[in-house]
Amino acid sequence: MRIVFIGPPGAGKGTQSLKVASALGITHLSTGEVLREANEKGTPLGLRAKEYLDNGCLVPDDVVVELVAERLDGPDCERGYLFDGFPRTLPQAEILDRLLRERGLPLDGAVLFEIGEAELFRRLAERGRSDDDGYTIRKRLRDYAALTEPVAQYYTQQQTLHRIDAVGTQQEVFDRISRSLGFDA
Ligand code: B4P
Repeated sequence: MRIVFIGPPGAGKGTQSLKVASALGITHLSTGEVLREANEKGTPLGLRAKEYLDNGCLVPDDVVVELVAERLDGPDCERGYLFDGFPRTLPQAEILDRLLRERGLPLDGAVLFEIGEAELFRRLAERGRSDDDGYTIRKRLRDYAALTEPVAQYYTQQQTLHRIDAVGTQQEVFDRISRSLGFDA
């Protein structure tokens, strides 16, 4: 099974994707996590990503796509994968489609986390990561509206979008996702 999770920063994509990937026995791939790890290790990819991550900006598409393309053919991806936070722009969605087409694989579902701004600010203030200050959050939300919301429209047109109410306990949100994707929790 191949699934993507999209939603604004702090919507709970990372939290839920770990649970869903584990329930489905597929690999969890978080572009945010890979970029942060590369940054901490000081690899060439990390050094390129650092200024974007620190300022709450999206990392350029070519960097993210290179990272994703490398991972798709890993042995741990044979049973399927869940992309957490990818695609975040229309070009990324189109490239993912092409990568899947080349491998003769369909995308089984795109899950959109729906949540209001006040709850996002509350969650991110509590999480307190280095890119979770008020100014950076506002910038990330603007980027989300401009660059990532079109990705949700793209998947609506492809009839693969599952809209999920992301407000509630972690278990409630997980139950909504499992019902919508049609697997037993
Ligand atoms: P990500 O790592 O994807 O993180 P995020 O969007 O900020 O948060 P997420 O939605 O995963 O929320 P979480 O579960 O942590 O991105 C970070 C950065 O990486 C981006 O800004 C960008 O710079 C870069 N990046 C990543 N992918 C990219 C791409 N494809 N292209 C370009 N750049 C890219 O939850 C947040 C908090 O809420 C947590 O503290 C959690 O405990 C809490 N929470 C979760 N569920 C809850 C619930 N139901 N109730 C209450 N609290 C809850």
